[in-house]
Amino acid sequence: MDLSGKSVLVLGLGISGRSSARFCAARGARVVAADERPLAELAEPGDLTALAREVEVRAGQAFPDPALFDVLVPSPGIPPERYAGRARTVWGDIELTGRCLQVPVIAVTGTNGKSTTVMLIEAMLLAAGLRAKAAGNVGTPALSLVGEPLDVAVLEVSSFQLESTDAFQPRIAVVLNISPDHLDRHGHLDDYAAVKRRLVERQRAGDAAVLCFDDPRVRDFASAAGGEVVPMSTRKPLVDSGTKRAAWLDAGAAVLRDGTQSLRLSLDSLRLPGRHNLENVLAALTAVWLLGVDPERALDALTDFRDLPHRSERVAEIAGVRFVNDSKATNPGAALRAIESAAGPVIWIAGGRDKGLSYEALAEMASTRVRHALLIGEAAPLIEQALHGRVPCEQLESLDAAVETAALRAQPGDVVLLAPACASFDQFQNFEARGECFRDAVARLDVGASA
Ligand code: UMA
Ligand code: ADP
Repeated sequence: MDLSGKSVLVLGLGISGRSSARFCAARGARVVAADERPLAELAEPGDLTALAREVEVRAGQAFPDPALFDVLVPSPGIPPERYAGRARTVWGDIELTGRCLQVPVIAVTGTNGKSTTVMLIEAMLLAAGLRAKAAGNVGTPALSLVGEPLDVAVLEVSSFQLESTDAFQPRIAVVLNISPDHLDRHGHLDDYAAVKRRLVERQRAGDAAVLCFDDPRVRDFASAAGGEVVPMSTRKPLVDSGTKRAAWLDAGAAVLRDGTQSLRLSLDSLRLPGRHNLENVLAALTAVWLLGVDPERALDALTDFRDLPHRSERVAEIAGVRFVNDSKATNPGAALRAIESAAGPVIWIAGGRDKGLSYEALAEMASTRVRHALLIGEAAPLIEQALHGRVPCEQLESLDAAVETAALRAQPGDVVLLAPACASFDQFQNFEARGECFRDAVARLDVGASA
């Protein structure tokens, strides 16, 4: 991509914006990179000083008018209302990456399970001897893949990132599930789903979309998909799906069907807990199979694959009580799956910044598995309301206090589970900091127990 003579405005100077600014400058563009926060409040000031030698950095002031630039590169956190109708060309970092990569792209979206699935895909491709790397919403900027010696690129793509795509067309798209999240930005669940659908709409012959048909909203994407539809299910065989290829789970094995031929693969080596992880594994396996990878070899990856940090993470076992950190369960759907897959009665720690989503389905699940709920943060009263009459609750002022109280309430065989169902930003910088706080609090209990 040659951007010589072009003017580019990058909005946001976080992970995505810095990478986009450097990328465009290296391709000859005149770049202005802007952030509304003052310089002193932005992370890694040394890196920004270095960036200011390559591009014009403007911090702590209103964004420049996008109409004055050829290309606008918004960071994912900047909502489209901020530039809609004023920018000539809007290319977010996923769009730029798609335009520059010369290798097949597997792109994964969905409300929950994206990061786990892209890391599984990366591990499976590596196990099969291919050079592969995951990037995107998982934390490494997507553009870092451009120029890397790769056979396959794996991108985690969020709804925020899809809003600033234009022609992005992955060879393989994977859509896991859609449940309420980010509605403060997208408005209605239908609008959120419509943004996710963009991943498959621009695909063409030769491309494929792996769609999890267990979710009716994802199943509906089939009619919009521009390439081959490959349905998958963790619940029922798709022998008669009406598609050439399909994948499903059957008695602990994955079945991959191509026409009338089926390949059955045992998932015995899987170390990940929960039905949700079976969904992620099946999606990953189907994606790499569609790319021509030997599925037997891909499954070698599972022997060593463990859940990512802050997802179903077993922190400690103290006096017969297991402590599990699922700080990444930042919406009710994810927390529901975390509770569902706990290996015993649950002492549940939840709460944080409310996202305006319903806790009803979660409360329903909690009523069958949770013995006691410890609620923290801004959302505590709302969750208590939803649990009223179903689960005994206590509100605590901090996560530390919740962990201490959990230890008092738990009996041997119980699981103390942090699965907040909320964002972390009322009390923490991000979900990682929240998970680390939980780990530290549990470590203090452990010291106390062995003292
Ligand atoms: N900013 C403004 N004005 C605004 C909003 C933001 O100036 O109105 C500035 C902020 O001051 C800040 C910068 O923009 O300096 C931050 O931009 P950003 O929020 O887009 O964050 P990045 O650091 O660039 O990280 C982004 C993704 N962030 C979001 O989607 C909010 C990261 O996903 C992603 O890992 C990273 O790009 C690399 O691709 C995070 C996330 O929370 C983990 N994603 C959501 C999720 O997973 O649920 C979608
Ligand atoms: P994402 O990147 O989409 O946020 P992660 O892989 O980081 O997804 O998982 C986040 C949380 O969502 C996990 O801790 C778990 O509680 C839940 N989760 C993981 N996979 C799924 C899935 N397939 N369906 C529903 N919930 C899931």
